Amino acid sequence: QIPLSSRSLWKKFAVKEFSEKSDFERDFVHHIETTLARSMYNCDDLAAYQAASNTVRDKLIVEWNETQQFQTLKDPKRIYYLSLEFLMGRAMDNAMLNAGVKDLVKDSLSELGFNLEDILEQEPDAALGNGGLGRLAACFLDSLSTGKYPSWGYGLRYQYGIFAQRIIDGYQVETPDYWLTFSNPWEIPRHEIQIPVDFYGFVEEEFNPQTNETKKIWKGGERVIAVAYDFPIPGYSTKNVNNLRLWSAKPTTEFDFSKFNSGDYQNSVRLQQRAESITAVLYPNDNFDQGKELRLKQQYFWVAASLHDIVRRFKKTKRPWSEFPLQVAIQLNDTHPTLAIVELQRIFIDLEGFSWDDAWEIVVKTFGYTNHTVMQEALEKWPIPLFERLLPRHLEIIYTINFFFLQQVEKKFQSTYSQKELENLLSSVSVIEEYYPKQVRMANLAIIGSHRVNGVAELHSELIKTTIFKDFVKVYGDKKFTNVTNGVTPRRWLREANPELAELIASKLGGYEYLLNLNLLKNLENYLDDKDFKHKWDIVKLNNKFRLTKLIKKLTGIEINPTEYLFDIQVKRIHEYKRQQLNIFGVIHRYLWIKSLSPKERKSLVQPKVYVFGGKSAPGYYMAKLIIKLINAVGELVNNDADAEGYLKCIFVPDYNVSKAQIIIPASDISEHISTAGTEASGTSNMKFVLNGGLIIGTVDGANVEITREIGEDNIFLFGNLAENVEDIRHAHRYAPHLELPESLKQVFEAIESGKFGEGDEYKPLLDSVRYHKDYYLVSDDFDSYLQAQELIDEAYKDRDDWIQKSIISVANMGFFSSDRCIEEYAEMIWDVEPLERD
Ligand code: OAK
Repeated sequence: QIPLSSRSLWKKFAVKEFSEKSDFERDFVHHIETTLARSMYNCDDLAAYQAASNTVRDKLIVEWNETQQFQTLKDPKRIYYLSLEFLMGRAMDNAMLNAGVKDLVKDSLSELGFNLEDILEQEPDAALGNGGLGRLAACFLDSLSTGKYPSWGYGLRYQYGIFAQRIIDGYQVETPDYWLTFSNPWEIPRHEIQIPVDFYGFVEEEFNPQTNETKKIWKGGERVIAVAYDFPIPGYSTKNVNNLRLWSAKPTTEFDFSKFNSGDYQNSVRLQQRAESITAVLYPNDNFDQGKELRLKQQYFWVAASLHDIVRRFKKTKRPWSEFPLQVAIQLNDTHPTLAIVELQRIFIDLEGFSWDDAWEIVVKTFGYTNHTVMQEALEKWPIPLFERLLPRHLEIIYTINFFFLQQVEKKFQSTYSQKELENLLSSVSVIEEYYPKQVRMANLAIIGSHRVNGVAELHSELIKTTIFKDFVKVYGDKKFTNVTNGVTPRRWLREANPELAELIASKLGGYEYLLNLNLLKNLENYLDDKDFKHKWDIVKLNNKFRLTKLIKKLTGIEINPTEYLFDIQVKRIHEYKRQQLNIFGVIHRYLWIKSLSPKERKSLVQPKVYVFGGKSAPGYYMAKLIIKLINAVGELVNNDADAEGYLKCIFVPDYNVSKAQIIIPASDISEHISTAGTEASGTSNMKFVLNGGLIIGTVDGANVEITREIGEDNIFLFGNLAENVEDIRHAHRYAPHLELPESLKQVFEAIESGKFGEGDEYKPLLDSVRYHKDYYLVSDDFDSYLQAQELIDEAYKDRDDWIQKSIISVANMGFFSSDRCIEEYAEMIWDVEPLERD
C-alpha cells in the first residue's frame, strides 16, 4: 500500500494515453530508443512494428488496469472461459480499430517515414489453435469485452502454435511455428504469479481423532510451476479491456538434492526440462482425439492453475462459499477442460473440508459445457491406467461422482425398465467405459458436472440429443440441453478484413454503429435499387479479388487476372467429413468437360472459375494429406494447360491461417461448405464469407441451415442428402454387394487412375474409400447434386445485377450471426451475468 501522502505524486505522473499524433510519435521514438535500443539510423519495418505496437499496447494497458481495478472494486459475477485453444491471429490492427486510433497511427507512422500496411505485416499470428473451436474462442473474447462482460479467458501459452504448412512437390510439410522469436508486446509476463501444479504420486488417508473421520490427501510426485502471461483483450468502442490469461510451465526452483548428491546432475536437469515440455506445443489435431499422456498433462496443468486462480480471487472477497456460483460461471469449451469439474470438487472436499453433497451442488451450478462435434473419433477418452498414474486422487473422485450418478439413474428407472434395459442405460451413461482398457469418458463427465450443455447450431444441438447424448436426455429431460448458434465478430471479420466494404456500408447506414448492432445491416435492403451503390458493391468485391491475387502471386508465383474469373473458395481444415475431395473431384470433372469442348464452345459455354483451396491437415492424417496432394497435382496440370487458360485455375494457398483468411474471405464470389450432412457442428467461415458479400454452396448442415433461413433460399446454393437420411444411406452402402458410382464420378476416377495427375496408384486409397470402403462420407451419393448446384451457380453469375442483389440481401440479413448475439444468449441462458459499465 502506497502511503496517502505519496499518492498525489503517483497521480501526477500517472501514464497518459496518447490521443494525438505528436504523443504517438513521441512514444514511438521513445520505444525505438529505449525499449529496442535502436535509433533512426537503425530502424527497419520490424523495429517500427515493435515500437508502434508497444505504443498502442501502452494505451491498452492503461485501460486494462483500470478495468481490472474497477471490476475488483465492484466484484460482479465473472465469466471464465476455459479453452485449450485461442486462435487469435494478429493483435495490432484489431487493437487500433477497437481503440479508434488507426487513422492517427497511420498518419503518424507516415510522418515518421513508415507505411502502416507494411508494418502490420511484421506481426506473427498468434496461432494457438487448430480451427473452428479456437477461432470461436477468440471471437467470443472480442464480444465479451465489447459487451462489457466481466470475464477472463484461460488457456495455455504454447511456445509453438499450429505448425506452419509448406507445400513441397505438392505434399504438406510441417515446420515449427516458433511465434515468440521476438519479444511479444501483446503479453505481460506475470512472473510473480506462480502456481504449483502436482502430478503422479499417491493418495494417503489421514485419520482425524477429533472428528473421527478419515481424510484423503493427495501427495503429488512431480511438481511443475504455472506462470501467468496476460493478454489484454480490448473491446470495440469501449474502454473495457478484459484479460486472457495463458499459463506457461516452468520447473520448480527446488532442486532434487538426492539426485544431485548421488552425482546424477544430468538427470536432475532433465526432470526440470520435462516441466517446460508441458506447454511447448499445441496438439495439431482438429476434431480428433489422439489420447497422449502429455495432452492429459496439459489439460490438468491448465485446469489446476486456472481454478487455483479463480478460487483465490473468490476467497479474497470473503464471501461465503454458498455464493460461489453466484460469482463464478465457468464455461468448458468442449471436453478439454472437463477435469476442472473434478478439480473444483477436490478443492472443496480435500482442501476446504466441504461435505460431498454441498460441494457437488456448487460445482454443478458453476459449470456449463459446450459440445463442438459429433464425430466419434473426437470424443475424448482416457485409459484408466494412465489416469490412475497421473492423477490418482482425481480418479477416485470421478469414481465417486459416477457412483452417485448411476445410483440416481437406477433409482429413477428401476421400476419402469427391465433389468436388461436398465443395464444398457447405465453402461451408456456411465463415466467409465467398461472395455479393455477401461476408459474415462470425458463428455459424460462434462454433462454430469454441468448445469447446461449446449450445441453450436440448431441442427447440431438437436442431433446431440438424438445421437451421442440421447441417453442423457432420458435421465435429465431435455431442459439441460440447449442451443447457442455460433457467431463471428464483425469487427475482425468485416471491418478489419474488408475495410472497403465496411466503409461502403457505413456510408449508407450513417456510420459504424452497425458493428455494435449487426441487425442494423437490415437497412441495406433500402438500397437494392440504388445503381451507384450496387456498382460500388461490385467494385469492392473486385478490389478484394485483386488483393487476393496479389497474395496468390506472392505465395505460389501463379498470376491470375481477377476480372475474368468467378472465385470459388474452400478454406478450412482438411478433413474427409468436410469433403475437399468432393470439391476437387468436381474440379476434375469440369476440367474434363472443358477439354471436351471446341474453343468456340468454351467461349460460349464455360464460366471462367478459379478454385481456391487452403487448409492444414493433421500431420498424421494420411487421407487428408492425400487430398492436399491431389489438389496440388490438379493445379499443376490445369494451370499449365493452354486449353484451360482463361477458363479454369486451381490454387492451393499454403499455410492458411487467420491473417490469410482476412484476405481470402472478402474475395469470394462463392465459398464451399459441403460437409456430409450431420457432420459439421456449425461452421463459422460460412458466416464470415456471407458477411463479406460472398454467396455459398453448401449442404443442409450445421449453421448453413440457419443462414438459409435468415438470408432466404434464393440466395444460397444447397445440395445433397439430408442429415436425417445419412444413416440409412450408410446402412445401404454397408450391405450393398458393391457400390454403383454415378457416371460423372466414374469419369473422374478414370482420369485420376490414368495418371493425369501423376502416378494414378497414389490416389488409390482416396478412390477406394468411396468405391470399396462403403463411402462413409457419401461422396458418390452427393456428387451429381453437387455438380448441378455448380451449374446453377454458373447460370446465376451471368446475371450480374441479380447476383449483386443476392449478395446485398445476404449481407443485410446476417445480423443474427454476430458473436455479440451468442454472448448475450450465453449470458442469459447459461451464465446469468450482466454487463458491467465502467463509470
Ligand atoms: C476441435 C477439437 C475437438 C472437438 C471439436 C473441435 C472443433 O474445432 N469443432 C468445430 O467447432 C466449431 C466451433 O463451434 C464449429 O463451427 C465446427 O463445426 C466444429 O467442427
